[in-house]
Formats: sequence, structure tokens, C-alpha cells
Amino acid sequence: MRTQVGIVGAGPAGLLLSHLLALRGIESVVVEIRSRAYCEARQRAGVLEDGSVRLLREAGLAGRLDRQGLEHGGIYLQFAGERHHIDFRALTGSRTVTVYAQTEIVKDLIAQRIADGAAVHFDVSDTEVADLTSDRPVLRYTDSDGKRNELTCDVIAGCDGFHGISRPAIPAGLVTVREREYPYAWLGILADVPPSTDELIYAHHRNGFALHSLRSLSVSRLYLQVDPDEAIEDWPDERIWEELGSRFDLPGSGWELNQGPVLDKGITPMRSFVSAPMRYGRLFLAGDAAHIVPPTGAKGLNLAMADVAVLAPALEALLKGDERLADAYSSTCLSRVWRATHFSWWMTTMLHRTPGADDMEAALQLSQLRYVTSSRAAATSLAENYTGYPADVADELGLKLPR
Ligand code: RFL
Ligand code: PHB
Repeated sequence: MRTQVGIVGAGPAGLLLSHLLALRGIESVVVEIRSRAYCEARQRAGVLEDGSVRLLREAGLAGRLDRQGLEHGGIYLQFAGERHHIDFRALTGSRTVTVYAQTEIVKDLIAQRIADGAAVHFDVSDTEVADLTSDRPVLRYTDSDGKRNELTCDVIAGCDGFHGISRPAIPAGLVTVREREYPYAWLGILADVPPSTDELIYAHHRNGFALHSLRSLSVSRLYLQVDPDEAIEDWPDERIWEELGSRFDLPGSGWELNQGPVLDKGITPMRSFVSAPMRYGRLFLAGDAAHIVPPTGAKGLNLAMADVAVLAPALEALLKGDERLADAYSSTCLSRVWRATHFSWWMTTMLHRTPGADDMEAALQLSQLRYVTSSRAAATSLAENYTGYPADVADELGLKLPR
């Protein structure tokens, strides 16, 4: 079997890449170890930069996003019993973010790829990539009927997330990894209750960080900083609501946290990770396969989309014999990745409570929070990074999609 681009992984990176390539007349095959239902239900990100929204619009994928996405013009930062609004529109010349769940993007992408007759194979196993330095790399997998397949490709895109097989296929000696694990994790819940706030609340509290986000006008998404070795069984719903209540409490303001049935809950570790370069021969990595950020900056999904916006035209040129964009792919992406890595690290360390931290660290965090909420220059830096820097994924790189 043959295809032009073999894509490992049907997350946002793999599916969007397959669609962007199809718009350029390039054929691809996507293989995914999980079921379609699993991919469509996995609870993850919720915030899109406006560059990501524009990219989806230009690619003809924003029908439901434009109807159901919720545009947000800022966030609240809460600490020391005060809640401050950071007004992105005023600080950045009207830039915003949009709350639209990653699960919905994945559903939209899968539906579109299938409607367009694309090959997306779910429930595969034993994925392997080989011959990566030849111009005929191969992708092997066992399909859901148990049949072993070998796909000869021009190029392979490793979009298989942090735990995939693509990154480890690059010889270790050729890779530089930069990594940081944080001494805390996030316990996340999805709750069937209207959000108690008009904008996301990032709260710094002596018990630890908390985040109030949302999925719609009737469903809330909330997170609590917990120890990385905590078991979800030790967090019955009542304990979660009680802890959220204390971390978001604003004495004297009359503000209250709405409670409702918990639909989903889980604990996620936090890490920063960058593996470079993002290319080995005819293997190109995109998204979480190459880099991970802690979720505090809401960047992971946006970076995955930015990578494939750069990769699609680079592969189109490569297939026509011009390797210049492909040669620049890794460094083009890594410049955005490192900016987001720094921003996510900065938001994370400013807002979380470090176990065992001394009073000096606590005072420095408070000073930074006061600076960001009182200086227009500091607030503008947060707003510019949160809404996406550089601002435009596709246009600024001269990567306008063909229509
Ligand atoms: P994904 O989504 O992990 O998809 C990879 C896919 O590859 C499949 N796979 C394989 N397929 C074939 N063969 C193999 N050997 C395979 N191994 C794995 C997997 O099953 C999967 O389907 O990676 P991708 O596409 O790079 O997308 C990245 C994003 O998912 C991720 O960065 C974000 O979810 C991160 N993130 C957030 N990002 C944001 O931009 N804004 C946010 O608000 C935000 N919040 C979050 C987040 C991530 C979170 N968790 C759970 C990690 C909040 C949380 C709690
Ligand atoms: C989410 O809604 O899941 C979310 C929002 C903002 C973040 C992280 C996650 O920083």
C-alpha cells in the first residue's frame, strides 16, 4: 500500500494536518491506536488563541466553532483575597481567545475527514515507523481486524502525542531534550453546572492554585493543584467542591461558586518538555510528540495546530522537490514553542504553591502578581502571550491556505 503522507495519531495535530494536506491536493492516511469514541470523549484543552480560530476558519472547519465557541476578552487573576481583571481587548488592540473544547474540535475534524472520504484507521496496534532516512519511509500497523499492513510513504508525520512511537524512532544521539517536571499536578473536573464567572479565574491561594474554566453556558470545567502522587479516589466530589470553594472565596463580595453533578474527573501531571530537532530525515514530529507545556498557559493545543500549519505547506513544497521550507520546519516551530514554553512556565510558577517553598518565594510570587495586575506593561505582556505570540499562525508566515 502507498500514500503520500503517513500520519501517526488522530489527535488535533494529525487530523488537522490530514485536512490541510487534502486542501493542497495531498493524500494521507491516519492511523490511531484508540477508538473513535475514545478520541471524541477524551477531556482536554478548552482555550483557542485567535490565530487558531482564524486557521480553522480559513480551513473551512469553523462552522460549529463559530456557532458554539465562546469569545473571551480577558481573564481574572485572583490572590490575597482580590480578583483583578486582565482586559485582553484593551491591552492588545482587540485580540481575544475562544472557549471551544478540544473534544469538539476533534469531533469536527473526524467528521470532516470522513465526509471527505479520507482514510482514518482507528483501533490499530503495533504501529512502527522505519526507513526514515530514505525517500520511501514505511509505516506498519495492525488494523482492527488483526491484519498487518505496510504503508510506503513519501513522508511520515509523527502526531502521536507524548507517549507515541515516533519521537523514540529518532536516534537518541541526534536529539536534544530539555525537560522540567513540576512538584504538583492538576485535578480536573467537568461539572454539569453553569459557570460562576464571565471570564476564566486563575487563583493563587495558600492551599494551592485553582482554575475556573468552562465548556459552555451550562457546563463548567474546574481544576485544583494537588500533589502529583494523589489518588483520585481520595477526592470525593464533596471534598473537591469544598476545596474549590475555599480557593476561589472572595470574602465580603457576595460571590458564590455554583455546584453541580461531576461528569468527569482526573489527575494530570505537569511538565515542560522540548525535543529538538522536530525532523529526522522524512519523519516530521508535530504537537505533543515533540513538546509538552504545563496547562496553565493554555498553549498545548494551540502549539499543535501551529506546528501543522507550518508543516502542511512545507510538505507540499518537499513533494514538489523544494526542501527549503522542510529544512526550516523545526526551527520555525521551535521559536514559537520556546516562547510558549517560557510563558507557560512563568504562569505556572507565578500561580502555584511550591511544596516546601520558603517565605521568600511566597513574597516574590505575590510581588509578581501585584506587578502584573497594576502595570499596563506587565499586563500587556501576559495578554499578548495568552492570546498568542506571534499573533498570526498562518498569515505572518506567508502560509495562506489555497481555497
Ligand atoms: P494528542 O491529542 O495527544 O494526540 C495524539 C494521538 O496519537 C495517538 N497515539 C498513537 N496512534 C498510533 N500509534 C501510536 N503508537 C500512538 N500513540 C499515541 C493517541 O491515542 C492520540 O489520539 O496530541 P496532539 O494532537 O499533539 O494534541 C496536543 C493536545 O492534545 C495537547 O497539547 C492539549 O490538550 C494540552 N492542553 C491544553 N492546550 C491548550 O492549547 N489549551 C488548553 O486550555 C489546554 N488545557 C491541556 C489542557 C491538556 C490537558 N491534559 C489532560 C494533558 C488541559 C489538560 C488537563
Ligand atoms: C480548560 O478549559 O480546560 C483550560 C483553560 C485554561 C487553561 C487550561 C485548561 O489554562
